[in-house]
Amino acid sequence: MKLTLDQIQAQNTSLSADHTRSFEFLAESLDKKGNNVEELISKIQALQIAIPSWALGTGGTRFGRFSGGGEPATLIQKIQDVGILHALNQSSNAVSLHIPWDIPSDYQAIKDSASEVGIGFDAVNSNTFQDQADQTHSYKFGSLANSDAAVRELAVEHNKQVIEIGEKLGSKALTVWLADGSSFPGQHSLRKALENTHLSLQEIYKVVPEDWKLLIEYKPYEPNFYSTVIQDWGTSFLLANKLGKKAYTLVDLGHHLPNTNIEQIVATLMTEGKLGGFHFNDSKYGDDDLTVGSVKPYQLFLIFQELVKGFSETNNPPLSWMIDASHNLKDPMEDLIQSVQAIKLAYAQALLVDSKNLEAAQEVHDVAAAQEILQDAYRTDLRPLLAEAMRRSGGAIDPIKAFRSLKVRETLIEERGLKSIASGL
Ligand code: PSV
Ligand code: MN
Ligand code: MN
Repeated sequence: MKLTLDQIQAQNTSLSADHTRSFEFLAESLDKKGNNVEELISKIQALQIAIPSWALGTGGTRFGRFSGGGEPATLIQKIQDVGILHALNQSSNAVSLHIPWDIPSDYQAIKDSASEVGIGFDAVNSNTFQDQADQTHSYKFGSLANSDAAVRELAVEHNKQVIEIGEKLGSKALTVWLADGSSFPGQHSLRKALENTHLSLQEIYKVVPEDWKLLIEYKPYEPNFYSTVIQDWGTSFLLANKLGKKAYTLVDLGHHLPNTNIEQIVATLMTEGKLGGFHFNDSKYGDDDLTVGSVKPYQLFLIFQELVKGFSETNNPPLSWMIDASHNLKDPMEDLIQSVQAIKLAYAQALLVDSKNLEAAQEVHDVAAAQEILQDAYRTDLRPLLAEAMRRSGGAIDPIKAFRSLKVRETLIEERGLKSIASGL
């Protein structure tokens, strides 16, 4: 299935009068406050968020999985689904592959199917947290951190292969997330595990192409519950610094202990020029992988506030933007549409912050005024602005509504059946 511009524009027709009214009302009030509406729109249009291939099917939990039907079973089908999302919101022009779940058999066919729907390939992700069939050594007790040199070598080799695959597709980054750690005190040497990880990453780093980034993800726990080698931003940052200029820290919003101040982490990493990218999701407890903005939209706004400031005040390079979510209840594609909307809305709200007056309030320690300025931006309903940005790019005014009226899921079920299964988390 593929959506055309005509189909989407036809969907917009019935919403057009109401939308124009609310957009014009909002544009006028934004303008009166001194905002450049056209500039806001083009910034919102430009933000593209990559879709992870593993989020296009139902993830499930370790207790069960309830398939929604019509899920993509092949890489080409996953690409087609991202194409549908991109047609609807014009905001997801890339897919992020996970190897070996997504090993391309025919590169030309994969590239052709992607360019047919106008998408490219974002960061490639390696997988050393699962053993593959006929694997010579097991990752049960770790991969890059393992005390056994043969296991480390296998994991390094895998990462090198992932880079080769990414190069053939036009990716520009490798994301490494390691499950390595221990579940019991005394299980392994904390210092040796870190040192082994560093040495293994050094081997991988040597073959990272000059115009690529090595993105190092961190996470405090799970699947190991006593220690994780790369447990926090500090450890990731330390490794990225030791490795060199191609290595950066990747922030996955769900990879923090409750109440961690993520916006402060963003500020610190940007100051050091070492923020490499994001995995967006939301959570209440841990790595819940819920829809972006569904639980803590204000935190998301505060993170974007730091990002927007960081872009203008630091030399941090452009970021890799990606969603990393898992869907148990919702239609994965609807969930992804909601996530992209939430990210763009938070970005738009952050662009609205009156940074001059905020700085002035900070200088004189006017705490109440600072809060007013932030919340004035956060509480402005910018949804019509977002809809206008998408409409002008050729997307839907209301992508979820269009997804439903165009019967996307029903058509995919017809094409692929009720029981198709996507590989992935
Ligand atoms: C596991 O926690 C995880 O969700 C990480 O966030 C990775 O980015 C993802 O899996 C894919 O490897
Ligand atoms: Mn992640
Ligand atoms: Mn995760």
